[in-house]
Amino acid sequence: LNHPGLSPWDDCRWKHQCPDTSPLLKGSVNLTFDPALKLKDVEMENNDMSRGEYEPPNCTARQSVAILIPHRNREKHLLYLLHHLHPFLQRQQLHYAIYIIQQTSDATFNRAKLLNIGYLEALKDFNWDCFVFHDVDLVPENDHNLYICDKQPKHLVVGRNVTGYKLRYSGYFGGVTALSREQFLKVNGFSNTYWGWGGEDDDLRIRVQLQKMEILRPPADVARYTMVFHKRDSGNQINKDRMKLLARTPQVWRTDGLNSCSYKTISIERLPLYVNVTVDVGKPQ
Ligand code: UD2
Ligand code: MN
Repeated sequence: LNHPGLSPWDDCRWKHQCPDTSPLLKGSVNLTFDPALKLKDVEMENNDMSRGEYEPPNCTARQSVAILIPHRNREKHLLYLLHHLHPFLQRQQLHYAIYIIQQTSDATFNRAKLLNIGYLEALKDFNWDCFVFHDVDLVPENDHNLYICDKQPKHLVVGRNVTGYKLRYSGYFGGVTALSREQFLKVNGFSNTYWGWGGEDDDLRIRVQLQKMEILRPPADVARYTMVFHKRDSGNQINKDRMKLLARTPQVWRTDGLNSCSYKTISIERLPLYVNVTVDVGKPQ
């Protein structure tokens, strides 16, 4: 080897960085939801995966991304999502891992706290650059919707099938968001105090705004999702206190969040397609 500035090591030891735009992207894809789909099928489709983690074989990914999915009792949605998300992320040439954060017991659901726990637990495995906070029932339709972090927090859901692919309201920050490790730390993560349905996504938006950060969104023709139909789950009733809680966010965000998130880890299982983190988040005071 006789290239100025290249040592023999460059050639054989290090992969080149993946290109800015992955050549594997397909754009908008047709999604299928086969009720007969089984976990074994999805494992077979992804037989190169182990421990929920993936790295592109021929280049070094530009970002390492942890996908965090809060979950309880939505097994079919989880299967549909895994079936579509693994190939989607692999076409984006990312180094990624999927974490499912399962809430035990039948106490009221706490999406935000589960996502804080996902962040804290994933960082014990690897120093991820970027975190994608992802509802289990939202399937991305277009792989140009990149699951990477930017200079500012990103909201990846502009439109959903169920709402005519329109942004619900201008401050809407629910469903799927991407924040870098530093951005999420800077806002002290989510509040731990939202039990049941609603408000926790608006709370995170307020935290972002208090830090003078701006929310970015991909173009509407790209940031499209199919939400698998569901009714309100039992154990996730509307949080009637959410407006009151939102009013005090500017006063409490420094002491309610990542730095006050207490929980009990029940188990961590490294399955082929995801890391299954089961936790006891407690119950509302
Ligand atoms: C909206 C937001 C969601 C969140 C929620 C209010 C969108 C697209 N999504 O979702 O991000 O802000 O309102 O809390 O706007 N889950 C379970 N099991 C349960 C209950 C919830 O796994 O029993 C998880 C699951 O990942 C689900 C998510 O929590 O996707 C949000 O719950 P939802 O789907 O019932 O609420 P939805 O669709 O109104
Ligand atoms: Mn939903």
